[in-house]
Amino acid sequence: MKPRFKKILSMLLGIGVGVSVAASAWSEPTLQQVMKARGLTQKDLLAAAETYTPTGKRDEYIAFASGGQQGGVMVYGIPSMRILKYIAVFAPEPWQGYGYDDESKAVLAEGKVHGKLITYGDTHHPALSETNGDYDGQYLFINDKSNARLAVIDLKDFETKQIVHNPFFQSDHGGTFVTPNTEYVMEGTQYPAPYGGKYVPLSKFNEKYRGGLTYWKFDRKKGRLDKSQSFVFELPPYSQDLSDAGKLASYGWGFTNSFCSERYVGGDMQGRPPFEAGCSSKDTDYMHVTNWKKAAELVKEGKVQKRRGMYFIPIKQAVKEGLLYLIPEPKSPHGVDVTPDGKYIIVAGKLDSHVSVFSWPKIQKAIKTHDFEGRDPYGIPIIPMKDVLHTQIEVGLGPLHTQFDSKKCIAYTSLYVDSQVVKYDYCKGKVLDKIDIHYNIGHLMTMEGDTEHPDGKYLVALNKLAIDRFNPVGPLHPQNHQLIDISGQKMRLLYDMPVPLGEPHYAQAIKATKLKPLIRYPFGWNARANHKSRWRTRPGRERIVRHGTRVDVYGTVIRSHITPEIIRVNEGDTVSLHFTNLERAEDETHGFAINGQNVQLSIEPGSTVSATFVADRPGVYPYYCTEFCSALHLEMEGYLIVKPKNYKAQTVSLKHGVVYTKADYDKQVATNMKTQAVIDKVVRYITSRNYKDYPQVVSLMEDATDQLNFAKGARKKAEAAAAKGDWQNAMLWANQWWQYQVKTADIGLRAKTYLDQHGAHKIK
Ligand code: RUQ
Ligand code: CUA
Repeated sequence: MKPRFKKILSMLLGIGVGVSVAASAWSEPTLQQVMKARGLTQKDLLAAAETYTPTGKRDEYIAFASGGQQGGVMVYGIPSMRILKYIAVFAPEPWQGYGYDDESKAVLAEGKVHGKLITYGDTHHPALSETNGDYDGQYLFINDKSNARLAVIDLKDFETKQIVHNPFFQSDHGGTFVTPNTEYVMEGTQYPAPYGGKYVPLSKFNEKYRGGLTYWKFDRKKGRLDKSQSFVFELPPYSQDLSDAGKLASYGWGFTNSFCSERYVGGDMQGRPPFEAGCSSKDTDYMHVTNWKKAAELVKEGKVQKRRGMYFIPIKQAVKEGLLYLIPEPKSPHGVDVTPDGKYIIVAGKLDSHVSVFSWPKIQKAIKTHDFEGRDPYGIPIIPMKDVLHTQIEVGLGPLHTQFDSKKCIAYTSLYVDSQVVKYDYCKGKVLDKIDIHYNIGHLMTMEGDTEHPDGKYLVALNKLAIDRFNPVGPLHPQNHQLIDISGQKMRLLYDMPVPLGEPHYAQAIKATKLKPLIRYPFGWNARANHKSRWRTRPGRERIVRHGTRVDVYGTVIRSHITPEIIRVNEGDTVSLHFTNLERAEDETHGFAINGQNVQLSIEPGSTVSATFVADRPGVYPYYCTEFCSALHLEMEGYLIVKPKNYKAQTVSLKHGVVYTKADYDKQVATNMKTQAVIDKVVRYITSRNYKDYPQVVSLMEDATDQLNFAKGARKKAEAAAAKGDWQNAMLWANQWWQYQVKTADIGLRAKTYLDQHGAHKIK
């Protein structure tokens, strides 16, 4: 056997070559020895056992956390806290090719703000889609506070499919929150501004600056937000903050709080006291209560006018129709959270040491009986706080956000100033437990914590500061997500996870079993737009098509070559590359990067990905696959040749560095025959088992068959060249035939391993 062949085959079979493990007197350390050496306590060990997830085992929950200024979403498992993915949303991300292929550039371009391409986002609140008040695992939404945008992520492939920009707002913070059947996605403003971003002097703040709340209609069938069916509540220029949608008892309603209802405008350089002084002078701000269900009916009845392509509900109309009310809430509140049964709304005020528990039945009664203490300067009725409060609980300093347990009446609130989480009974108004956090916690989340049926079990503290928790890496510290066990009476800290991304805001966690993502795309799929790509190319149909100065390359990628391998264009041509990944196997993504063109593609099995650029500089540009996809991955390469203008072609044929003889050819053919025997053996092994019960293996077999057909094609060419005595080409094609065989064997062995590991049995 050829030594190289032996090496590759043994590699495929997983047998180490030239590596021998020396026997020694070494034995595994005992648990006691490890504990001593690492200074671990019994408690540490318990926490480790509760989070450690051995290889191959999976997590019970999947968390989706905002990436903050990174502009995306982080996905990790709980309880292991292992990071699984960063989903690119508002910012380019090269690994996923996001922002580097034509398809994702189109998604990013949807989020242009007044014609400007924005390539970052300040993501805050991810929201999982819901059906009947529970997460359904289909979609994820997230907001970009800084640019008033929302994005839709499809959980079939964890890809961003849509970005929308709010045509009214200049910032958003009270989003995204979904109604119980994802009828609407809420998006509240933060900083009051003139609608549409026009110029209005600050002296007209009270009259012309506005806040607002948009209910974006979600078209579940299309998986898109539908601007034309969405509506916007005009709101006073209070700084609206967070929102939450009512559920069960409060279904059909939404709650949005606010700070700076003083409508103060700072101006430190103009000699005015700063915002923070003027914005916290009153004792209370306002919670906004909106009736989205009735608003949707008015829209349906044609009673709402359109502005900027959306339905727009002026304050006057909202008041007249009974869609909008205010309730005073303690000073500078932050979080507003509806309890799982929808009966209470818990508001936490940053500058108040209490959480205020509002009663929905009482609010409803006040609305029905017109129990108002007056109107705000914009004519909105104000419901007296004392009439609708259920209770106020002294919890500690800087309460921000609240999450719920599976146990009735149990809630957890983050205490930013105290750096603690407090557990309490909101029905009885009693504090039950506190735990220290490191440090300055913002949001917190429990498992399925925003649904009608929270799972409890774990809580993650999303902390603003890490300070001394990790090895120092310079003045910019990582963030700290802390995992806490909440299954018992006392909370127990289990794990600290450093996150080298943007500031963590909110996160949601769903049962892992509810997620059913794809393994591969349907053939020729445009994954960003979710439909077949017009540029998809079948194997053997690869071609280069020129129309004037535009050159379309219909290419394919498969282990281990890119077709075409040589692309010749002229200086100044617009080159559009389209690659279809022909693989069906799991995790066989090919990358594509080319020198100097800012193109880096991720071509997942089945997908078709395009990249268009102008070849404005003559030269030679190597391209290659950027994923180590096979033993001959490094050979997955090619050249883009950009010919200078007015270049006179000389006919020079390509010369190969080595001259081959008949003996070389015969030797190669002999190797190929032996390889075929190995392949036949593997195929016999697989087909004698119930491999059809394993979709994974069926697709591997399809891939293997493709490769084998390619091998047959190469063999024909080799034999034709040999018949003519052209030993150069005969040898090269014979080698290519062997390359296809090696790939077939590789795929076959993967299938065999899979069957062995999944307990396949023999069939008669
Ligand atoms: S935020 S730390 Cu939700 Cu944007 Cu509160
Ligand atoms: Cu394909 Cu490396």
